[in-house]
Amino acid sequence: MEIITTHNNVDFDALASVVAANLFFPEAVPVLPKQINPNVKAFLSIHKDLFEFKTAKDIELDNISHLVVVDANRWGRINGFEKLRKKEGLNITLWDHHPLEGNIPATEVVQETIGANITLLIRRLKEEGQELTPVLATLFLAAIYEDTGNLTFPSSTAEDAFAAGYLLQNKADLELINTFLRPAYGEKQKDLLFEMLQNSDRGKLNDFSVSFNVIKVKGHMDRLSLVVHMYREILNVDAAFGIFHNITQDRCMVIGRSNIDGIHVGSIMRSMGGGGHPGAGSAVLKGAHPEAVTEWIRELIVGNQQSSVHIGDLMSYPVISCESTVPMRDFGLILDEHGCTGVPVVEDGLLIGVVSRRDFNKVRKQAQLDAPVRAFMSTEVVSAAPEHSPMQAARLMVKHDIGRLPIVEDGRLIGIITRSDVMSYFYDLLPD
Ligand SMILES: [Mn+2]
Repeated sequence: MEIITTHNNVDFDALASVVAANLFFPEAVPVLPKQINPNVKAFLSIHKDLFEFKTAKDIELDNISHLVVVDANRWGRINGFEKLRKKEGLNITLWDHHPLEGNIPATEVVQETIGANITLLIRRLKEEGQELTPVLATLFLAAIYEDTGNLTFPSSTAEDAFAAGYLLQNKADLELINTFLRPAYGEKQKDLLFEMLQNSDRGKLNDFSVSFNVIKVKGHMDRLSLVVHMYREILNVDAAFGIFHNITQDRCMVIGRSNIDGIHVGSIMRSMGGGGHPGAGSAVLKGAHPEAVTEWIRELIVGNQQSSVHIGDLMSYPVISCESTVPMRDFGLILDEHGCTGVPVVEDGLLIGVVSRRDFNKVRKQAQLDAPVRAFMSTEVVSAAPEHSPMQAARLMVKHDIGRLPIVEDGRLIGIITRSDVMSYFYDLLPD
């Protein structure tokens, strides 16, 4: 007997991957775990006649000779099949897009870091010239959109977008997708979000704004990830973590969302036994104290920081600067010589202002040309510290509409970073 299964809390990518894998292994029985996300459940309930799934209970484990696992790579993520771990001679096929190694020893593996797992299966479908019905195209496109945040998550790749185009060509129905992907936001979620906002805390970790929120929950609660998603957006922090403590079941459900490169939620959650992507992830911890969980995430974030790039690595130095006592006449020569529009002003190495070409153009009288730049400089300087991230530098430039940022350490001017330094950093980072 052949089985296809996927991770618990079935999302569209998991469901789509099971359905697509079934096209390659038509004899296999598709098995869904018990917990299915509400929007996927809604999709299944109106497409009842088209799909038939079994649960692990219906399956005689001893009869399984071939196991196909999609959108997961760890035994702990696939419910009901843990016993197969020990089974000898079991043939395992794995299709997965989660970056880190799992613990399912597969005989045939397709594993790549890509926005949605279904994209990997679509690649094969195209190669084999498989026909797609509009229903399948719709389901597969919902999977790509959900897993890539409509192709906006940093994990999205060009191939995900091409696959999305291919599905639209095959008549994927956007109206239907909108119905299912528009996250239902109910009374329960509203109350929870309100409670979280009332108890919200915000702090700095490695210069990122991060919020942790410990909330007691009773019984089962749907769409917690949506609540955390909205929470992060409303607080406008770089990353937010909801720790939902279910006292009766003595477990903590941790859900994280991040909007920046420097905090990789997926790898944090993987360290805690869960999973996810750079921008979103979750983990369930049995018997853990919520405060200990919070502390653990803090440590993981602080530890993560080492690998990320700081503007100190990108800045240029030495900086063309100007002593505060230099007469405006000489400042004009500096401008002409270097073709710059503005220059930081220093006194004993300390940054005390900036003086621009515009300031120079204001000079009308001969006498003013003899006056020192300190008389004309602006003392309101926007600067950054070397340990800031490129993203923070970019935000400062946009906020103050400036093209260059002096980098200051202990008041001393140590470098400068320009808009194009930041831009080339971002674009060089794009996957090729
Ligand atoms: Mn997925």
